[in-house]
Amino acid sequence: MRKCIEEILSVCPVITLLLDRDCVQRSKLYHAVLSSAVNQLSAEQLPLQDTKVMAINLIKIGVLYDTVYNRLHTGQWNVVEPAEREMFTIVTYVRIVYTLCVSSNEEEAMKDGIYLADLGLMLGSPISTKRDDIGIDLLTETASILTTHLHETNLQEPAPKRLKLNTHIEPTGTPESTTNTIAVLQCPSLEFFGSNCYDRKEPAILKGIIDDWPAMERWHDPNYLLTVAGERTVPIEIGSQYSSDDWSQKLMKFREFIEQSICSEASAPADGSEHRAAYLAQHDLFDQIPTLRRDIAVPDYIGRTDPRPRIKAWLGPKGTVSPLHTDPCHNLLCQVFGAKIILLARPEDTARLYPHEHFILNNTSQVDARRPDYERFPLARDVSFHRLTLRRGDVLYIPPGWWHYVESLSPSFSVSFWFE
Ligand SMILES: O=C(O)CCC(=O)C(=O)O
Repeated sequence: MRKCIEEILSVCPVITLLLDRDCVQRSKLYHAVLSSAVNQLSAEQLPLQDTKVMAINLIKIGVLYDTVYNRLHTGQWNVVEPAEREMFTIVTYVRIVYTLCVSSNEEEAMKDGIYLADLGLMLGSPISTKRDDIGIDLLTETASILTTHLHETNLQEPAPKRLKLNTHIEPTGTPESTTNTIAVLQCPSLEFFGSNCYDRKEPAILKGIIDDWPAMERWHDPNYLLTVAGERTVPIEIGSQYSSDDWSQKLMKFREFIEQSICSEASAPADGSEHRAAYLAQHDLFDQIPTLRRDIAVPDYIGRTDPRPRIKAWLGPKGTVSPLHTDPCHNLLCQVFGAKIILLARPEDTARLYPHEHFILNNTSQVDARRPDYERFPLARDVSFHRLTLRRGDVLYIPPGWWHYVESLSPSFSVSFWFE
């Protein structure tokens, strides 16, 4: 445990510098509690510390943590002051170190630390520090160190039951009024992609461009995912689709999500009735877990126009549905394992697709693309959808403004790159 604490402290080599930040200085209470805690955390002093003093400091830090947490949850999220979010990151980091110092159960303390770090990553704001002259994020790095140490601790215990993934795809019927005229391109040159797809805003299926990602070999093994991310907390969408009334979100351990939703055969009802799929959708998983980020690479087509694409993870069982919607940016949707059925419609069809009126959903159609109700939405008869199945290793280019409906045919992991 000592080594783990030292490594975490080395993420912020001069911990007292945290006290100089505006978010700490602006409140006497924040400064007083933090400085008494932080001043005792220099690595040389740690083993000499009086455990009673450490335990009292942990209680004080816990109270400070609750105070900042409550402030973040007062009023609307978009009016929360950035300084409070930064303060939450700092108090989370200090609380993690104290939790590790004081606890008598190493494994539980590391798990608690990972949970705190994930909550801090979701609610706080990033704080960049430097180690060996490389910029790192305080809580991202702390969570990675804890994950590695927890894994080493667990290696001494009997190996857990190995999980298997069933990505078998059952044949599907083709819905009426669909055509597939989407171009299939084998490793197109950057120039060809630029002038024929990007500039003309024409979708295409690209093949052979992600075959060398380590993710292609690694991610379909659930045991690998559990090793690098099992203990992490992630937001999971629950419900038939995000535009439905039954939709909600909850925080879950990645391990539980994999065991209960991805590897469980019971994830989708066999009778085809509507089910409440659990979906890790549109999540910044790769900022949260850099080990997974290293398993993928930004396709070259993107760097031409955008050095900083937004990378999102989409992991779910068979039967997840993203209803027909548009996005304002270009997208490369990359299929790492499993398959998805995708229906596409042109931006010119917008009026025939009856977007929701409320501004929160006005990029989403009221029409169920797979079973359109022509009585309610008669103009939808004139929309010719392009229908395709995206399979392992395929990449779909979706131009801005194009309508897309996505439904998984098996457990599936996709990565999307949104870019300008
Ligand atoms: O894969 C999905 O469920 C939806 C993907 C999507 O809508 C996107 O990448 O913009």
